[in-house]
Amino acid sequence: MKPILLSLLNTTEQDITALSPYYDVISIKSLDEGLALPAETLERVEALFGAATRQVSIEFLDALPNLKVISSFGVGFDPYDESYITGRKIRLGYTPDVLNDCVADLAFALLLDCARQVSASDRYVREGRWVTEGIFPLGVQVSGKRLGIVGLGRIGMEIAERAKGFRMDVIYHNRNPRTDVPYRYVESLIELAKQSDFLVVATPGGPSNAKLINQEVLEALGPEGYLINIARGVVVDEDALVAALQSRTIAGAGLDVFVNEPHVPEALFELDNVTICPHIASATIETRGAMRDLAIENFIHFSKHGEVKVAVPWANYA
Ligand code: 8YV
Repeated sequence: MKPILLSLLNTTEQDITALSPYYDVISIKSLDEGLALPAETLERVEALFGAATRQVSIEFLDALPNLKVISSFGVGFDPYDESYITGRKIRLGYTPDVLNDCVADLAFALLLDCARQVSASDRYVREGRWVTEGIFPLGVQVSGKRLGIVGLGRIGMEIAERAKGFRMDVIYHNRNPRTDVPYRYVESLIELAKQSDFLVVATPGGPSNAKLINQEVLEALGPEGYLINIARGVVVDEDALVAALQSRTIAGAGLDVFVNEPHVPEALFELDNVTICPHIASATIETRGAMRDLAIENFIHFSKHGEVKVAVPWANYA
């Protein structure tokens, strides 16, 4: 009898064909649905297909006594508890790098949209206001401005690369300066915000970065500054952000991520100085295809070699 792979994602025929030499695949819609499976089924589960945006509780993992490998669809691994996973030596694979271009593209789409008011002006035309109210209010120029990146990792580097085409001055803040980049390091996040026209958040999520972008950082960004978040909702103090947008403490924001997805603070719907996307940074046919291939490959690699192809940094036991 083959072991079971429990999938929290919709699996395609193609996925099942690729996995079928190694596993019997069972898809579930929720952790509760999984917990309701018969004990003998849960005992046969050796693999879990998860996602970067699906929280996986310890209670759920405890119900899978023979779980050996998780492959998570996405680059963020904040749903997984490090000490629990490493304590059980569960292999944890993920899908970094293949999404860098698309996430950086969307960061720039949001940045351009905030500055040049593409979405807001589209609404203006559709609502007939071009006819009734006349000329649309002026936006701000992007080319030649200064871009502050919070978290200059692999995605941050792709955002910086795109900024070159707009002749932007790129500065960044990380826990430690990098010695391999041509961009200016700013030791304090407040100072980075003060110096930036556009502040892009590209850090990992998780408790250590929770509310990193707080009221003080937003005040430092100031009434001419824009915040772009393609990282995780929790990295920004959402209440402070809503207040800053309402009071025009900052000029505007472009947001792809929220604390309680798919719920977005309704106060944002009233505001014209925010562009809201439903967590789509990696959502292109090409990138999602590459993520899926790598996620499946992680399982196959594990079945053949006992290690996933690409492990999250703290779950690399090889
Ligand atoms: C999700 C993401 O994977 O990669 C990440 O960390 O947040 C996204 O790419 C995607 O929304 C599917 O869950």
